[in-house]
Amino acid sequence: MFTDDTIAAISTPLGEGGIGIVRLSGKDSILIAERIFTSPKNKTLKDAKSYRVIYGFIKDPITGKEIDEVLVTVMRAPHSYTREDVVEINCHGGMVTLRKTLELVLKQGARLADPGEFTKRAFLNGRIDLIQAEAVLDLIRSKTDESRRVAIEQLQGGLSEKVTVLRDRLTELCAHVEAYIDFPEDEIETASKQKMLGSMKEIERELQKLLTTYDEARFFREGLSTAIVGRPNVGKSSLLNALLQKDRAIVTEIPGTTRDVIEEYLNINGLPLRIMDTAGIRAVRDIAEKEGVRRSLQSIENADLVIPIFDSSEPLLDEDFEVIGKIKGKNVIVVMNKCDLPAVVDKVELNSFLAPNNTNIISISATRGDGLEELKEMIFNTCLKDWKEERERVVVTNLRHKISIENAKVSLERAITVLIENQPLEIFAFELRDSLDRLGEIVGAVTTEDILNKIFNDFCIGK
Ligand SMILES: Nc1nc2c(ncn2[C@@H]2O[C@H](COP(=O)(O)OP(=O)(O)OP(=O)(O)O)[C@@H](O)[C@H]2O)c(=O)[nH]1
Ligand SMILES: [Mg+2]
Repeated sequence: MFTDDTIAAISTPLGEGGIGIVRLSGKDSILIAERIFTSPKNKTLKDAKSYRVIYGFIKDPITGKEIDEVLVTVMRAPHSYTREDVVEINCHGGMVTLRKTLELVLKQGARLADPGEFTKRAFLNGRIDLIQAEAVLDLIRSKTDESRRVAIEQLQGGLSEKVTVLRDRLTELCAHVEAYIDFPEDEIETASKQKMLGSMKEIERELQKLLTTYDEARFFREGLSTAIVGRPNVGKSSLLNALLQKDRAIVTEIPGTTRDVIEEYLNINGLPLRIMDTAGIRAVRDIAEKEGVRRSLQSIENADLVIPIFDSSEPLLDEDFEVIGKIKGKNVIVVMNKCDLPAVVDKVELNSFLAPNNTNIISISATRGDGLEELKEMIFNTCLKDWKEERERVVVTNLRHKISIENAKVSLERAITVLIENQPLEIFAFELRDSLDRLGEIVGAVTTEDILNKIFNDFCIGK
């Protein structure tokens, strides 16, 4: 799995910028960079102090022509991002200079890095664990300040520490049981058994706690998917535009204007909302609109939050009741739109048709802007009930971690049953070990090339 060749890539985004960086990592990085670098004061990279910046030029060693004026930093192993010798060449940020510099480096014997390979080396060389490697990607991709905060916490090792503590406790249990297996004449005494059971149940509770943080934290990573639904003409597209504060969806007074699902991102106090405007729900013949309605219904199914809209200036229609039927059992915030017009339906009446005690109901005017701030607040509070307390704690944000924790918990529960039922200790030890391995997958203590490829292929080249 481990490679000792030298890798290189452009580590800054492609396009024009003030500076752009070509990064090298591996045992020959200083040697390779040296061959294409000249300093007006005859400084050499091999003698450069770690982390000292050196001014000079990139020169094509074959033609002798200067390519760019640069600043070069040498970071010697093991005090670098990858724990290998790393050289960063700060070029002027143009596509041609960067490409040309990269080309020269590759000609001198470096290999183009795979996506995420710098971070993968940091993991393989033991500087960070898998959770932290994945947090690097989350950090780069975070769309709001809150998702950034969760990622940096994981990068600093919050979750890793928690998992390590639980693994240590399981290891202790494993050692204990395996000692009994080695001396089959000894039975586990009742007191010892009770103690083990207590300890396992505690670990199980801790695992469950981690799992419950996943759903809420997931919103910060992927965005809370929110579907605006309702019969035609109630003002769904108007609400989308009002929330985005831009003229995104077409609004007309003709029912059936929106045909497709329109998806946009909105940030509410750091909570990223993936908000969808949908086609008005009604029985239609038109094939395109029919497909639109099918997609609306589907988005109700898949959404984390549904915002059904009703027009308070008109009596409720059959189509409104169809919408009410479809949102049963979903997480909803009911919106009564057009409160700037004289009301025909009031909250109490509408509420009587909704799920009992639905408290999430709010009057707004999408065109005038009334109630929008209240609506946003309601979205935040409904979806993140306990988030304020949670945010101080370690959270699980990654599906891979969640699955491993779930599997660890299943094995642990099996181990508990095996022990209670006095089944053979070998089976008990097997389940316990399995639980331990599943937790090991999270930090990368137990891993396969397959898992690593899946994780690092998501990265960009140069990270
Ligand atoms: N008075 C008033 N009119 C509104 C309000 N919101 C929307 N409208 C009007 O209602 C009409 C329909 O608005 P849309 O936003 O297109 O409604 P929709 O639900 O997206 O309709 P479809 O896409 O056809 O399903 C337009 O003429 C809007 O100007 C509001 O708060 N007050
Ligand atoms: Mg519309």
